[in-house]
Amino acid sequence: MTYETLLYEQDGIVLRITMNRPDKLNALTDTLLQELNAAFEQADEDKTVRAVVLTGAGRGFCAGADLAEGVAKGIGTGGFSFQEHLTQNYNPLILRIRALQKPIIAAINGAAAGAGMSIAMACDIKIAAESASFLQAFVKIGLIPDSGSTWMLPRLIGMTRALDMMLSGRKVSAQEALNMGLVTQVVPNEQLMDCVNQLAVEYAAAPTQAIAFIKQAVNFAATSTLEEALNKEAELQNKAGKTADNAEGVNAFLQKRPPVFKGE
Ligand code: LHQ
Repeated sequence: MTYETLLYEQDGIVLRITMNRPDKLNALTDTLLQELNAAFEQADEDKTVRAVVLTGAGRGFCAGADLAEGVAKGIGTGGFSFQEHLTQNYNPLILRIRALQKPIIAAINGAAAGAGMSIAMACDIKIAAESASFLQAFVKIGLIPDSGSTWMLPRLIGMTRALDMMLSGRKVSAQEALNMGLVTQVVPNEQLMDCVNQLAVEYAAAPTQAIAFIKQAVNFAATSTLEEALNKEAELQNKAGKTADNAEGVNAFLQKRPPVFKGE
């Protein structure tokens, strides 16, 4: 598969996906959305990929929907079907990222605005460069948060802070994002990719199936009762308990040596 608007680069068992429209801060065109959907599908199916990094080329992470392309397609005329566009392009992407059966780390190198922020928030681990920023920009153009922001943001930072960001559309710095629990870690700009690459190598060496089950259980628990969550944990623990990596983890512990997980 070849891509026009993103880079798909595998180094050993780590895959890096780079949104690659730097002049437009990696704003999402139809092509980029289709390619992101295809790239995540490819990454999910490829058993040799055991950790994924998502980042943006140039000085931005992702500025959300490409508004120039959007206007050319009828945004602002009242005749554009946001419902169809979101349902076909954005929603599957967010669901794919959440359901990806391996860890995904967002390396947030610059502005993450609108749906670009939603994409960053959907990733499991969020490492931001000091110069990164976060904007629920939707309201600035008379739209509502989409691509999962209404679901994700209150869960990550609480309703009060989420509504502050959503209703104002104000720019939140990396440091404020860290204080709010929106990101995992903030690092100096020049250290971002080294830090993320090192983390990705560590996550890629983890018991990949257990990681997939953890994500599945947490996704499920977000909309379930305690009793349902307990049942789901029991079901998935049963599956984890049948993996070779579980046997390896237990044996390594008893033999007082580091485990060697194979993702099996
Ligand atoms: C852009 C964009 C952009 C095109 C920067 N589009 N060119 C879903 C479904 C369907 C449709 C509608 O929406 C959605 C969900 C959404 O995502 S809605 C929200 C869309 N995004 C925004 O409203 C954010 C717009 N961008 C900005 O507010 C600023 O660019 C930020 C704050 C992100 C960065 O500001 P600066 O660092 O000052 O950069 P800049 O504004 O100068 O942008 C650099 C270039 O990128 C510039 O192009 P140019 O050719 O003039 O150098 C911008 O026009 C272009 N660009 N965002 N979303």
